[in-house]
Amino acid sequence: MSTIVNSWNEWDPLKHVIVGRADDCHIPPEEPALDAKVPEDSDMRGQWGRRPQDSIDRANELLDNFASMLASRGIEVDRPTPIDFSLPAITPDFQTESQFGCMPPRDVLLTVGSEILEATMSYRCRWFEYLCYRPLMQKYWNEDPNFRHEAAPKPRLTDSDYHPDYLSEKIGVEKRLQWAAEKFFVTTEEEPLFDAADVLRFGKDLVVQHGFTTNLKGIEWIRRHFPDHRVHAVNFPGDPYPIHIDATFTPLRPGLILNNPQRRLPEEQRRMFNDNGWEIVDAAQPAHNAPPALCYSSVWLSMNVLVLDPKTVCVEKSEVYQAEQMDKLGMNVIEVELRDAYAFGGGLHCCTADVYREGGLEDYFPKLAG
Ligand code: DAV
Repeated sequence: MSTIVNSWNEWDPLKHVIVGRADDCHIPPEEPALDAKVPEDSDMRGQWGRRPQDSIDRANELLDNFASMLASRGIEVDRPTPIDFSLPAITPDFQTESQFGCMPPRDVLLTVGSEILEATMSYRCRWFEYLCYRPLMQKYWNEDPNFRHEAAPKPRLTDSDYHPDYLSEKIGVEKRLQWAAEKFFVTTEEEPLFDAADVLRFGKDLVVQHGFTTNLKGIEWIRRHFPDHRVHAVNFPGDPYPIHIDATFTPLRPGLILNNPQRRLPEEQRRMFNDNGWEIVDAAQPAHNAPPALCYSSVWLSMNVLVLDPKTVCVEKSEVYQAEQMDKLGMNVIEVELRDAYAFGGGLHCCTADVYREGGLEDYFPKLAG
């Protein structure tokens, strides 16, 4: 079957998707933006190198099962081609001793309509990660005459991209929360930076989180790049480690969004949703009180779900409270076991990237001007 790239939002019926792989995944060496995200009490501080093979095999087993389940529902599934992540990443501007992996395509690839945009990324160890997806991008390019393959300007990622205040080992959660409220993040405004997982697609509107991995220039770059869209910067002051919007703000269908109750959208930023009849509800509590070992992400991967259509959602199998809430909200829940793969880059939303969802470009916020 020949590919068509088309996806305008997070909920229309999914027909073609990329699912990541855990192969050769590394815990990268220290670098400024990554250190700012690793929680101060994390077991990952101070260690780096290839992850143990048995954990890679287990994560791949779960990712393969997820891919098979999607395929059994008639969804076409593609997989990336891992590069050698043990190689250092070296450019004229920086050097770091190893790379990361390709479990979370959502972080790298932003699909908007017939376009797939490779994000700048903001960690040095992830600078070359787009290479894992190039075989697929070439295939889509060959098969779909309307596919627009785009890449945002590669950033230089010199030390001037990172605030030195964040390099301290002991900042403390209180200080981090104060900085997050003041929108003082680890990345500076030296050049545009964004990860694709900071962007949510709502048809004509793109909602982008300003935080550690996406700066204001990155958001401005996205605005100029998509001149027919309205681009909205949001931030979530309750998150001491704000990277990626998809464990914080989760649209399920037109008119309904889950919001992390520890990271509520500020009042003035709610207006566009309220004025256009959207409901923002607190997400259920996670089932776990700590993330798995050697995991960057928080327990809120509970709400990192993959919507298959406006009535059907994939929820991680152990996240019983989240599943129960979905059921009450009228969603059919598909349980998917993925927790043992979380450490490789995230949950069910992170480990996927859209290629095709049915439906076209719509305006879900008609009361907004422009
Ligand atoms: O809550 O740690 C994880 C998002 C991963 N894409 C968090 C954010």
